[in-house]
Amino acid sequence: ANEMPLTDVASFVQHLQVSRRIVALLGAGLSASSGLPTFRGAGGLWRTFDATMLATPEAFRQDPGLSWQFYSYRRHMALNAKPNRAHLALAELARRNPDFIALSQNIDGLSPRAGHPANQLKLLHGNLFDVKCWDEGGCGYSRKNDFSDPIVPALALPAENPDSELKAAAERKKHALLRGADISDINVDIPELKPEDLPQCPSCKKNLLRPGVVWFGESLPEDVMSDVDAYFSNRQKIDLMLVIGTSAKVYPAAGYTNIARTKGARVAVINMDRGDARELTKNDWFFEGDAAVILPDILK
Ligand code: BJW
Ligand code: ZN
Repeated sequence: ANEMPLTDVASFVQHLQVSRRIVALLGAGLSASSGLPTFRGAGGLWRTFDATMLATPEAFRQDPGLSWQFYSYRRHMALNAKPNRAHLALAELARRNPDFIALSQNIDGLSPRAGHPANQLKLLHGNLFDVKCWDEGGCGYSRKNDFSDPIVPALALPAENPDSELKAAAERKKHALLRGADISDINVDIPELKPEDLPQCPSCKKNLLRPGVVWFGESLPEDVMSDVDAYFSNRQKIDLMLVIGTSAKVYPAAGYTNIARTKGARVAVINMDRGDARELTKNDWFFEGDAAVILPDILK
């Protein structure tokens, strides 16, 4: 269609009710109302670093201590966050419809904690709570679902400075999830960590461990990719594609919407920002606002 996408819930719900094969692409905006920052735009800075610059093998190679501080902070935040009504609505849709799959770019563990069935949730960019041997000469060791916080004592958040009572209160308001000083703030000093203080590979006893996430330039997990390929190469049409809280700038994730279109899918975008609804006029529906408010309303 060359017109603007629809915004009315009724026509969407009507299509949802006759849809069987449904795909959702999930991004950081899904977890925004749980208090977790997105990558691009406001909140995309950690200390003075662009979060997307930290999400690279080069950043880890150059300063594994800084990289671990960044991921340790995000592990702490994610563990203290709660799934929101959007995570719950998607989990509910999954339980109702075995032909629905969600392709999540998020690594925060909130969809699994919302009860989204694991076989209907493909974690494209890995998981914050998996760790694996750092791959330069890595031994292949990996471990899943390590929820320890901090993962090693040296990564404990420094205590809040009692001298700055007012500042601490302001920080607490900004990050209600945080216990300890907010090390995402450049004004809070962080210790310089030695490699021996960081998580060590228990198998080769030689390399550091790294978070089990997918950095730029790395390939997506093979098992995930083969499941996604199987879903898309199934000869049956795809009825509906939901694009939720993502700027859709990172590939291959961003390419799935067009693949779904070629398989017949009608596309609904849910985003706070109209400017991030990619190729807006190609979409069938656009719902502007907080996913945690919109999804419970439209996924009935
Ligand atoms: C709300 C909201 C609310 C806010 N309600 N909405 C083709 C062309 C060009 C380049 C490439 C290409 N293919 C591959 C590449 C290279 C690269 C790439 O895509 N680069 C682009 C930048 C161009 N891709 C890769 O390297 C991928 N690997 C790969 O392709 O392997 C094969 C290969 C290897 C070598 C060479 C070439 C190919 C891997 C990509 C891995 C991405 N990893 C990260 C970090 C994960 C770990 C971590 O979290 O630290 O994944 S980057 C980061 O971006 C993270 C996210 O999952 C991902 C997507 O971000 P997302 O979720 O969209 O967040 P935002 O912040 O961008 O958007 C939030 C949205 O929510 C906004 O729209 C808001 O408006 C909205 N919002 N609040 C609703 N309440
Ligand atoms: Zn190892």
